[in-house]
Amino acid sequence: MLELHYGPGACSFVPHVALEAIKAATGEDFVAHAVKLHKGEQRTPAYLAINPAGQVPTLVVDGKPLTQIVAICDYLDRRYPQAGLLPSEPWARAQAMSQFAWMNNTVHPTFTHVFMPDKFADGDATRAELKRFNAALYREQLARIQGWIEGADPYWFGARLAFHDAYALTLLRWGGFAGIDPADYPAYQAYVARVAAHPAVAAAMERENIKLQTWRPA
Ligand SMILES: N[C@@H](CCC(=O)N[C@@H](CS)C(=O)NCC(=O)O)C(=O)O
Repeated sequence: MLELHYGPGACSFVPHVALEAIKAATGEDFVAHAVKLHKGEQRTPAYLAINPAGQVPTLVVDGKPLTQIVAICDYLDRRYPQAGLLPSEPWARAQAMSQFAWMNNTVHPTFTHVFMPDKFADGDATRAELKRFNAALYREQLARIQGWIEGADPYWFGARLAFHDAYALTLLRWGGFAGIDPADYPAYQAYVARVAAHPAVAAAMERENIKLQTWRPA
């Protein structure tokens, strides 16, 4: 049995979309548990028992928890290769993991500095500086992703949806919360609209009750 603990709109969207794609490809269903991050539900004793970092996502497989997006997605891909969520040829797969790891270990934490500066510094002035500096860095990182997806037709690796598509959507969507207008990245924005229309992505967005557009003019 597969259970996903996710936060609406959070990075857990990546395995959430993957589980929808796996369900469509194999019939294997999953149970989705919402964790309300703004209410601190990730820090309850029950949740910390399955994810001591107090973060989403957690995938529980037959009662055993697995944490970290990269590990969860690697597990799902190896268990359900027929879903085609990563390239299968070893070198292409390794290159795909390299891009995926960069989104997870660099772009994602850059946004965390903008969204939750209180995790990284005391004092309002330092936090404001962290937000400003990392929002500018985040813009450059989104531009790098746009460079990668410029030839995406229709998705990151071609005809089949990959983990990368769900992460790329999430990162551009988060940009709105950092004051970044997605229209500044026209190719990326058009690609994300295609990704959002994929049935697995649309199903996860509906369950999470999230919209693509998060940017509002200041
Ligand atoms: N490296 C972790 C990052 C997970 C993470 O940053 N999760 C965020 C949501 S996007 C979270 O749960 N934040 C809640 C908190 O820190 O209180 C992973 O890959 O799973």
